Amino acid sequence: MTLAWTELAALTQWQIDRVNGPTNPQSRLRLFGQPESEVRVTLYRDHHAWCPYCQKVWLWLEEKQIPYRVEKVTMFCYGEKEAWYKRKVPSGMLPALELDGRLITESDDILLALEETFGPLGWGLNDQQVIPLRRLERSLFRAWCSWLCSARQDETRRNQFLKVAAQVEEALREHPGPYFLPEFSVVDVVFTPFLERMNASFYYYKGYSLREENERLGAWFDGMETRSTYRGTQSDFHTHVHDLPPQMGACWDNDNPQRLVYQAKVDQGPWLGLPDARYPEPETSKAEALHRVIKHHENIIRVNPADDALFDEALRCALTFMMTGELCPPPAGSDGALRYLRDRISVPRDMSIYAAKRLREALETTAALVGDHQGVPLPVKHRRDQDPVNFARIS
Ligand SMILES: N[C@@H](CCC(=O)N[C@@H](CS)C(=O)NCC(=O)O)C(=O)O
Repeated sequence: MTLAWTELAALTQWQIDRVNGPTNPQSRLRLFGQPESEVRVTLYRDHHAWCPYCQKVWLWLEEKQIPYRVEKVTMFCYGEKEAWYKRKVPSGMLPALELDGRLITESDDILLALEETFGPLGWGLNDQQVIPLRRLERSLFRAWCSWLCSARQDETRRNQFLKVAAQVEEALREHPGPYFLPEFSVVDVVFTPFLERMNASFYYYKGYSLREENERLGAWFDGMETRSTYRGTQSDFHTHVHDLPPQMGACWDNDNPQRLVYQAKVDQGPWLGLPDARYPEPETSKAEALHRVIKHHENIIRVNPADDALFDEALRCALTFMMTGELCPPPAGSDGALRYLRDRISVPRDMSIYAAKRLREALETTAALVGDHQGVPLPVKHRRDQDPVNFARIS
């Protein structure tokens, strides 16, 4: 029996304290138990919680528990950049940060200014131990771009990347713990955004599992996932691999047969075993997914290309299955519409990683009951299908 929206709402009590609770992408004010009068910082970051340079600053603020406000801005490939932001930062680039009313751009300059005011996160960015590791991060970044964004010389570019990855393994071996220095520090923050994107994109486009094929990097990811700060900013493979092409120009598939196996898992599931998350699933994952869909269901239904009434029922079928475990056949012809949403869940913007896995699974299982139509393909040159304007009540 397909549950009504009110019946579904009764099945979730999920809620978090966005201001003082765990790290979350929906928050516009973070206080960490301090009074609002203590706020000296405003972080300007992207609506999608996708920008890697924003993630670096975001994670730093969360780790240091510095009270801050968040203003969200649209990235070019998702829609129109807000005029108020262009007046503030004419290039439109993110992140930007205001500290006591002073505007700072460039993520490293932002971190340096924050360190000066609030003290370093473990070690300073310009510490003698940190500088070579920051250089290593940039080498890894360049080797990543070179392999991911080229259709030629796959073997050579792969070997170049593996050479730098071996240096990262060696650097991690310097200390017994999972992190780059004896304690968690700014170095881990600096490495986080692109290691996460490398893990996702090589898995999908090259059939190479960075996290599983490198012992110390695997332990580093596991260490990061013990931190609620990181979990709050963490994305999943599906979101990353489909957000990267418009940002990078192009991401090229190679001929590795393993690539096809991994691609099928990322696109069609099962999502639960993917090495984008290895920490145990929180008990609240389904309740969180349900809460987030209910909150935005009107917009979700409106932007879906299918007929509203048809998709409304199909979506409730998927949610009913997710919460009760009972298969609930959706209306004929709704399979493509369910997969349209399956492909557009954005992590962590919409919900956290396990909630998204559960929702993707419920949408796919329900769609498969009536057919194998795929949704409208995801665009690769832009992501206007995710324009925040269409999700006015986006938080
Ligand atoms: N070097 C800059 C790079 C920042 C950057 O590349 N930001 C991208 C997003 S990842 C951006 O704002 N692009 C404009 C847009 O997409 O709207 C920094 O470290 O802050």
